Amino acid sequence: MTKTIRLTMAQALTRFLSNQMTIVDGKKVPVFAGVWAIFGHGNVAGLGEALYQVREELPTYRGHNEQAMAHAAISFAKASFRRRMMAVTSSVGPGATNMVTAAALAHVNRLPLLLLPGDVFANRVPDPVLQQVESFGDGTVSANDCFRPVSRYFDRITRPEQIIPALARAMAVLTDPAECGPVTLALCQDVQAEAYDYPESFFEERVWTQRRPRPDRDELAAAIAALKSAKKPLVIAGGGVIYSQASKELAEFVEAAGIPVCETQGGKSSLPDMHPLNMAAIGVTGTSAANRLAQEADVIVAVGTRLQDFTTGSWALFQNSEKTFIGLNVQPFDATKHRALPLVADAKEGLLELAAGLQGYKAPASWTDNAKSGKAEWQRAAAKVTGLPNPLANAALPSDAQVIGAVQRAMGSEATVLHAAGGLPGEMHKLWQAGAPGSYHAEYGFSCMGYEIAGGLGAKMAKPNDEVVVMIGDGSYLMLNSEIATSVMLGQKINIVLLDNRGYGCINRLQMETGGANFNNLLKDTKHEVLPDIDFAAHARSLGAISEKVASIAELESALARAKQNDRTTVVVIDTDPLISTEEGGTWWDVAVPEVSARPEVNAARKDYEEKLRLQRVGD
Ligand SMILES: Cc1ncc(C[n+]2csc(CCOP(=O)(O)OP(=O)(O)O)c2C)c(N)n1
Ligand SMILES: [Mg+2]
Repeated sequence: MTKTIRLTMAQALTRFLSNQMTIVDGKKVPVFAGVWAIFGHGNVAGLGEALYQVREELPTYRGHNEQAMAHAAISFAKASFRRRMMAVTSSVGPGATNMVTAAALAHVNRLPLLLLPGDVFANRVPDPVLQQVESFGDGTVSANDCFRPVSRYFDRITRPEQIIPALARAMAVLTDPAECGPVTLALCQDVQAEAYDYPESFFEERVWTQRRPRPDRDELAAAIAALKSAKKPLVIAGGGVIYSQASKELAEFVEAAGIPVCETQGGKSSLPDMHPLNMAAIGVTGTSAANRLAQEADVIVAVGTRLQDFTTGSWALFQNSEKTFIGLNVQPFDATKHRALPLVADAKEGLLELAAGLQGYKAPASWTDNAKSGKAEWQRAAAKVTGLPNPLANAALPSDAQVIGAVQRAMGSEATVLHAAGGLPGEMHKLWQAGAPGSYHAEYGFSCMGYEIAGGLGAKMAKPNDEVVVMIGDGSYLMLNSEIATSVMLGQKINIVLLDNRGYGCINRLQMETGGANFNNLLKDTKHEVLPDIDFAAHARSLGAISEKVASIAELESALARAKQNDRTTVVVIDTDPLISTEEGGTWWDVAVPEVSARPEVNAARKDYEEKLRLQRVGD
């Protein structure tokens, strides 16, 4: 007879989660490093009590905002190369919908995240329960239905035994390299507390290993044939290279064939910046070295990338009409984009087999040498913008690029740098000299303001021995900073560099580029009675951080040297110029300019826009 154990659904869930294991660096560790929780009536009695029972093996962490807790969980998974993850639970209603943005972020970035929002009573007796969104035409709808389009798997648990197949499906999604993304299990409040006789076997320890699909023979043969004929081959390294931990295989593949590599935001740090074949950033925020090659390339191996518009310059970057893409990707959805020859496989396995099949092939020396000289030229240009400000230049405030140079000098390439939105992602993509794989942590799939600080906390929890440096603008800081207090509370020290340009600098620049009037982006251009003068250092201090404001790049470097020695989260604030960004490198980005306007600046921008549209290649 099957041995059973009588538990509530919530107890079964937490017991199951704490028995899921994986292997990291040869050591068995739990898949779930913890559960972030803010309790309300929708989860405190059921799931809350169940979490208390497993608090040693599955720790519960309390944050200050559900979205931020989910950001921390997502960042933890990213910094763990998707091997480990966290869950997040909220009450019904606003706590749940606060997590929808984070679910979308995890979905875009293909990162595992287990969301456990409470849900309305399955028995419907108390309806409408506090915070219930009542749908007039559909009795089965609750606020949690918002998660459906942004979940890879969604389920609502209306009976305790449903958790058995739901968790099986959840684990299948969360641990699969191709399907991986957010899973939402909406837990009806009454059902969390309901008991069932669960089979004991359900709670047996399970060890999940990383699945590495190998290429299909025909797809591999087609990819090799295409590459063998290449005169101007190029590799685009995306986040898939990092998650597959395929840097060594990538280096061996490109070194043997003399193929230059460029990196997406997600793929930056696939190769160290100093690798001679690494042209670094590609696309809208790319280096001149990478973009020059992209314009001419004939065979482009796109490894583990979604080929988003920042990578392809909205499909105006690749100008060779004879080009062929090879989509080496674990996910067929991505592998077949833009008429690519699909090579559906894990990046590591795919690169190994491509390398084996290509033996003897070498890209023309002129192409490889051209790449190397382009890189040297770029490095000279980058050194100029990241160097110390020229004391004779008389610029009132430093640029973002100069701040990046200072952070690089003070923290070194070994630190993990993290950023997400604003002017920083573009500047960082171009200018940061990345070290080890994963040391460059950009959330630029969703580019979600407010990811940074909670993300820094999650990354630190995944990499306790690393210095984590969060680079953040004033706008993003004001949107979501509460997890500074959590980082202090948990003793998870992060370094935060806050660039205060008094507004949404990058959008203001974009507005000007598209002919717009300076309007509603920089604080000075907004409707206001009083221009805010925010003391960010005092704000951060009030949350428990060590903080200081610095007045120059030299002061920033010494403040960061002090920050390194601190054992508590440290915030260093510096005023920056909102108007300057690095002109070198980059390529066009499609931002639609109005066809009709009374303003001549818009009409001029539209004319320019229409010319640029002609460069877009669709389907050739
Ligand atoms: C949640 C969210 N809202 C709006 C945007 C659009 N957006 C992108 S960058 C930006 C301004 C960011 O300001 P700040 O953090 O100060 O950086 P800066 O542009 O000044 O460098 C805005 C509004 C976004 N990416 N995310
Ligand atoms: Mg700003």
